Amino acid sequence: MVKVITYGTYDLLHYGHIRLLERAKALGDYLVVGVTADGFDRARGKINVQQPLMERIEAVRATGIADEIIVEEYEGQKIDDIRRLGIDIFTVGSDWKGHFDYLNEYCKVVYLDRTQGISSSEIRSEKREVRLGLVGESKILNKFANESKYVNGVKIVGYCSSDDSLLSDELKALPLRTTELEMLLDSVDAVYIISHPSKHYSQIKLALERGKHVLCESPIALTFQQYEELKALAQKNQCVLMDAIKTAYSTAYYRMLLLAKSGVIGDVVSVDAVCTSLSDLEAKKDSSDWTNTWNSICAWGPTAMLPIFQLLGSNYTDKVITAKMDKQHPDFDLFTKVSFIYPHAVASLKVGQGVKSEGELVISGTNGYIYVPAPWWKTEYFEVRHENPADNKRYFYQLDGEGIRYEIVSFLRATNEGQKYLYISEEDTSAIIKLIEEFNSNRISI
Ligand code: C2G
Repeated sequence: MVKVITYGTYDLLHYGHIRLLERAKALGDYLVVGVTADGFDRARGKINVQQPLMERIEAVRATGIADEIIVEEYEGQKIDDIRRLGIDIFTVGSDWKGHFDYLNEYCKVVYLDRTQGISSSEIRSEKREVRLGLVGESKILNKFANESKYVNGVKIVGYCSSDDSLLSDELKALPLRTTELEMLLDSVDAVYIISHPSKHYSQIKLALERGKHVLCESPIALTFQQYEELKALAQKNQCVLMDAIKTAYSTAYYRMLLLAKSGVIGDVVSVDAVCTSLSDLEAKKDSSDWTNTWNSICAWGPTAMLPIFQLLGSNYTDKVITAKMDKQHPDFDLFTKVSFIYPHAVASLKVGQGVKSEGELVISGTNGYIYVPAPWWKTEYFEVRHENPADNKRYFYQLDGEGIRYEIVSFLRATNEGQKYLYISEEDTSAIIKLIEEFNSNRISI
């Protein structure tokens, strides 16, 4: 019996896939198909996969061509499988020609002609492409635009900015560049907003009133009342209103949360997050105009609050907000510390645009702790540490583009399929806004 194996994502199964499977089967008597796991696809840069693993396995099974289906979960697994299953022939489409020659050491390698004119990414992009408008003055818009190129089904068509001096030449070459948000909204399906927080409420309201989906850097409003109003408007107009905190979309951060919640360090007793960066103020040191510069509690607060609220919830019984304000700009905190007290835990955050500290995240538990080194908010690595160092575990998850491309994929899914906020809940968003509202009305100055 000649055993053949082939591997693939098999997302949105189409006749190109089926032809490959048929010809693979014809190479021998028994065909094993390895379907790639979600995490493995993400790790190898395939971030647009629409169907979860089980749906893709079921689609392959339904063809009746495969004699056995396995899951491909890690780099190098093919060698294990070929040896374990006694494979005689490995085959894959000609788009991979040369890539798997190393498998000749273990079995015969055959590249089959790829079927022209169809691909999963084309099928994905055929779904109505979302026309996206950018709103704001930040240089992060350049990074965001670059990251959007990795995402099927989205096209940046223009921007609205009161000062585009920090924007790239590529963005400045877009056909639609305006200072009037209404003009931009007439030509887009959705907007990404990273203007100053003081503008978020009015800009989001305008977009939602026109039935446009909104992805907005946190805080998306400065008062709870404003957020409640925007949430109701989004619901009424069946629009997505999503918080953009890229950390939430980092694989390492997300898996760290799952581990902490699984009890691997026992009961979580303390969450301590630090986020500081002097770069924004260094760029402004010769300017008295800090109009578009975000203060510390807005620039870093949402990110630092995320692990606190996602691990301990938002029902803290008390908090103390202490801030060092800038002398020339009384609304601008150079440094803020917030201490939270919960019924069975404590938490703290320290954020600073004008003070430098160690940007780490430490989650303390009754059976160990999780240590995420600086810059934890875009980490690829964390450790689970115990009393006996021999029990320590280290985790690494590649993060391409600081999480922004995954954030865009999630936003698109929400606009296409209405998938509700898998990574940032409305409760998280509300808690962030409430804390910032408190900061503006009730803080201790040092
Ligand atoms: N394929 C094809 N013709 C197409 C599209 C895909 O012959 N029009 C083949 C691919 O060459 C591959 C299989 O169908 O052999 C599955 O394609 P994908 O689901 O795109 O998966 P891919 O990432 O290409 O899988 O490690 C090997 C990879 O997993 C191969």
